[in-house]
Amino acid sequence: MTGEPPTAETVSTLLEDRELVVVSNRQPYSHEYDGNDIAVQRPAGGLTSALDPIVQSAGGTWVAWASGDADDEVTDERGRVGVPPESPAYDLRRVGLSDEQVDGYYYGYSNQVLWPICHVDPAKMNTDPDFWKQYRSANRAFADAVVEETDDESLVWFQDYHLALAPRMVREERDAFCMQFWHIPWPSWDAFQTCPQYEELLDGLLANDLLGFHTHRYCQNFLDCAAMIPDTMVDRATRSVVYDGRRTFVRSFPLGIDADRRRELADSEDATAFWREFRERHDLGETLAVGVERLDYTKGIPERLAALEEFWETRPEWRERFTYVQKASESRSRIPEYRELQAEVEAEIERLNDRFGTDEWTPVVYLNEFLPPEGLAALYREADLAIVSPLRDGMNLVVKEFVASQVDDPGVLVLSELAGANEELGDEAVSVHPRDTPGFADAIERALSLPESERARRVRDLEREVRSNDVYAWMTAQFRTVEAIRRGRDVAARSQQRKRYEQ
Ligand code: GDG
Repeated sequence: MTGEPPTAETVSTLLEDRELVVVSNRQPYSHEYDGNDIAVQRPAGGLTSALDPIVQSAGGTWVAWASGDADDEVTDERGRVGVPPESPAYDLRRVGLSDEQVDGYYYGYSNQVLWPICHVDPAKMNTDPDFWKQYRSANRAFADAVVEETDDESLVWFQDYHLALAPRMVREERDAFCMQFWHIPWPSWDAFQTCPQYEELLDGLLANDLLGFHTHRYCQNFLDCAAMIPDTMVDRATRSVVYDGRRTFVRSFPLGIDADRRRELADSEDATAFWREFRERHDLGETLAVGVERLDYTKGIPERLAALEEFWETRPEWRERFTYVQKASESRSRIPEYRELQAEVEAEIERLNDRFGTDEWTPVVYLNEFLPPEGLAALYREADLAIVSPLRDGMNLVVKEFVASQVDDPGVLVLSELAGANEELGDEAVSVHPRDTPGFADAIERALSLPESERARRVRDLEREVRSNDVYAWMTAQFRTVEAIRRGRDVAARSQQRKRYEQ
């Protein structure tokens, strides 16, 4: 089942009528003051907007941090509000966190300990003890809300690295089926061990019945880490870990996008209008490359700019012909490394533009405003190349969005071998190592010289992959795995019973 949001029947068959409870840091809808009025902010993109139609079909509850300043005004005494507001299909259960908790749990432990470790950059780790304290207390707040919203028959689906401890806390109270999807890489044991709380984190995660990652490699890394702590039994044949009397299955489920929706956007009049205006406003060359990301040190933006400098330096024939558009949104700017990165990227772009730019041509166009989806689609559609060169990335959805937006002249994907997306799409991309500056510049040239027939063939193959592994296929694969695990348990329980009877 791919291509469109699942129907309520499909989801409820997959769930075997169990109540679904999704748990994530970000909420799908927030309420904000707009003067004296209260406005609803919709899912802005990413995972919350992808999961929203699924939870709408399934019904149930979504537990998330109450991040809006007017959130409390609309909830009942238990912190719940029906959403979408115009025709409620499920309950949003909001979890209130203090400023201190948000600082320590979100900006602290999640993004200054887990994020750098999982992206194998432990030098960026900040082990302020208060971060861990707040991470534990925020996970407790999420777990308490989940316990209130569930019974032993529920299916609890945790999202991401903000909630590594909550499954254990829920498990202490509930025998519900717990599963978690980890959206960022899982590192090797050597990297993971640099985290002082490695044992507590694994203890939390191993309270899940099913743990999902984007790639096989992350699953292997996780099993290797689990094997290193006391009292675990790692079963490589079934890719599972037995710990504390339960078995956790570890599986890869590469996340996809709503490919049809992206294609529609790329084909839209709005995209064309955006492009017309954009082209007039900027001094572009005839050939265009695009990069789209949050300003994050894992995305490899300075390394990419170095490769572009090498490219223009060693291939002067491409000057005044080839423009690179960097779409970079400000992110986590309360953390010093992120502010420093932003300053570095802006200074480097200015330097490159001073060095190579002319009155008619800007080598690097920098966009730091949030673009409407059709604006992004226009850039993807019109770009000859997408350059996606993270130093490490769980999956990278920009890759898939670019592929799904090739409704016109087929573009080429230049892709880092260190992105999770490389496992599925690497064969039809031009591969780069983000830190190999001369090799990276060569790859850009190679990508630009591919003949049209070859570009079209690659896009066709990439598109097939992206469409068949879209976000709905991702969800279905996980619910089918839940079903298989539960069937396996029923069979095992029945056979135990039979053995007891026969004795
Ligand atoms: C984490 C993992 C994993 C960006 N600028 C605009 C805009 N975006 C959208 C893109 C894309 C999303 O943001 C970024 O998603 P990524 O997957 O590339 O990266 P992370 O934010 O780091 O996400 C990552 C992901 O979780 C999912 O599991 O793939 O590896 O790090 O969808 O389109 N959207 C709009 N305007 C912008 O200016 N409309």
